Amino acid sequence: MSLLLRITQRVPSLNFNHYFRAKMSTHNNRNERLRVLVDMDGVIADFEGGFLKKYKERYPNDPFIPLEDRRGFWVSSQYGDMRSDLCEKAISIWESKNFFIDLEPLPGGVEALKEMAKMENTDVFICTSPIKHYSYCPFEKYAWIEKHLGPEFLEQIVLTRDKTIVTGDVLIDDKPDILGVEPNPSWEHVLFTACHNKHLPLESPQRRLQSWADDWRALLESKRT
Ligand code: UMP
Ligand code: MG
Repeated sequence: MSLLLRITQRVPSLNFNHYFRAKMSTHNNRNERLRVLVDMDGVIADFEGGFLKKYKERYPNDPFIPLEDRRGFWVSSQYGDMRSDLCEKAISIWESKNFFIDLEPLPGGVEALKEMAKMENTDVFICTSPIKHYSYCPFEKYAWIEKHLGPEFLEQIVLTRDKTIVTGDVLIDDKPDILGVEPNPSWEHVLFTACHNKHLPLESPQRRLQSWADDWRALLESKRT
């Protein structure tokens, strides 16, 4: 018996079928179809605007941060820095029933995703991190997507607290630092401009999408091989 045959019998992962299937799927994903991952909060759903509106309604006598003064991804940290009890008050807003379903769509996002999904050789997924207080958020994210994008988009949802393990060509996301267990994610992170990140200088070669009025079609084209 040849040495190679003996090795493949003992180590099932060295089976040749596995090898060729892996090669084929790499070819399909990378060379033929473009996989676009789009974040939800701060990219297609107005998390910051929805937060501020409900915070002011619930805590009318407490100080608030106007959107133009927002700095840093974590709303709760900036509120906590202003006054320590405001961190918990901020969190209470997005942990409440109907917070996520009531978010307004950001201008042009729904239209862009619908157009993107119809493009040839393009797969679009909504890649979004739920909060750990799970009573309402995951359900309401699904309901929001069905309501604004239609039931066919329910097939396109990736709910994860770690986006680095998701494969794709591009991730459009407003969070400046997207970290997780995978040190080399497959996607290029394109920073979607939001009130909390608009002042940040980009580290070359990172790119921004300023809004959905920006040229997202050119961005997608630049990713096709
Ligand atoms: N979020 C917090 N704390 C904050 C701001 C946001 O927990 O101060 C949560 C709410 C959203 C999530 O569900 O983070 C944002 O997820 P992505 O947009 O990064 O997927
Ligand atoms: Mg976001």
